[in-house]
Amino acid sequence: MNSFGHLLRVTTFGESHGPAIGCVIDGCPPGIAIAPEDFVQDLARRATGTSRHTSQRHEADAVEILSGVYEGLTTGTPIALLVRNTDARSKDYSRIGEQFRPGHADYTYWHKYGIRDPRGGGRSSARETTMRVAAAVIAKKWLADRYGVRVQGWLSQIGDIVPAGFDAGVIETNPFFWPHAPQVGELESYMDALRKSGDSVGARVTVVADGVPPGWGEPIYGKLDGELAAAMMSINAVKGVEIGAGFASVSQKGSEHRDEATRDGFASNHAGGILGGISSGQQVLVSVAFKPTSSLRLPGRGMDVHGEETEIVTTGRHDPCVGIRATPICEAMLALVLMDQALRHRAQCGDVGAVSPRIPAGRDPKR
Ligand code: EPS
Repeated sequence: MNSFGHLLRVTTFGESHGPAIGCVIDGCPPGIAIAPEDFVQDLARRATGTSRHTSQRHEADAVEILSGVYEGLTTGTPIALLVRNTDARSKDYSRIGEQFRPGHADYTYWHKYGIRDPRGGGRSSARETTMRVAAAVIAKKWLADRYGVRVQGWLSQIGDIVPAGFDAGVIETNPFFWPHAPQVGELESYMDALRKSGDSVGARVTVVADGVPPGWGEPIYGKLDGELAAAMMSINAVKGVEIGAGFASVSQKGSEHRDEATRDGFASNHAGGILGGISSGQQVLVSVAFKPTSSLRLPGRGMDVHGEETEIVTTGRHDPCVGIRATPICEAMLALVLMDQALRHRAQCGDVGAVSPRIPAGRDPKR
């Protein structure tokens, strides 16, 4: 499947080294103001080549709106977006076509389809995420205009390094989306040493949505948290997803985990803003684990398509930590799932209206 969502349905297509990548967004309400410039900021936040700590492929990432927008407004018909690939260097992959990189989807794509496009990893490339970010520009805009919902993410761990403080105001001021400015120098040195060593490292991204009203999400099989987990897991390189306290819930007592409610708001947010699969009105909180990238200069043992053991060395312009660019991608998936759930809630329960009491969002978890 290359589509997700129910009432808002997004399909992406294209390979990393094909002529273009694109998406079709179906079910988008009419009347949303959208122009090609709206995509620039978020696509630049995700792009390669914006610092020395990411892949040095330089893509234009210019979005062409092919359909679904007339005189600057969405028309309710399918919105097709296209981004042409302009800086693919397929000769970097001439050997990989006959080899399976250890820890890479090369091997599983080969077994599934019996054929693969090895150039740039084809669709298993991080390049595919461009179109999710583009689609979510529309979702973010709709959520903000219609409901005042704001989505924001940051990098919450690289290797063993965690933020020593939190200031939302600095996230966009450094190439890591790191929320504690005094550590940026340490991260630069860490990444420089890692890149020189030829190795890679994993990372954690945290994303939140503020202003989500209570009621979004469907029991039982359309739970908001279930769909968020699936959406995050659909990002290439993701290995884990936590909602709220996540796996820390295992060692908590009920008296600690439950989010007590007062007239002034919830006293904590271990639930991550979701109870029974439905938003509670608290901040929706998701964190996502990215594996270390598997395209390494360091030689590793692997197999080739002829069944021979071989030494694998990956050349090319790879990310030593793909998580560094993943903040806008996780924001995108959160926004797209929320918009789909909002439309579904409106369709079924639009007549219910506001129900009392409404507990204020209250305290967010410690970061
Ligand atoms: C990627 C490898 C690199 C990255 C690419 C993801 O591509 P190439 O080997 O073709 O230079 O640049 O990321 C993007 C192009 C992008 O826009 O995110 C990989 O192996 O996943």
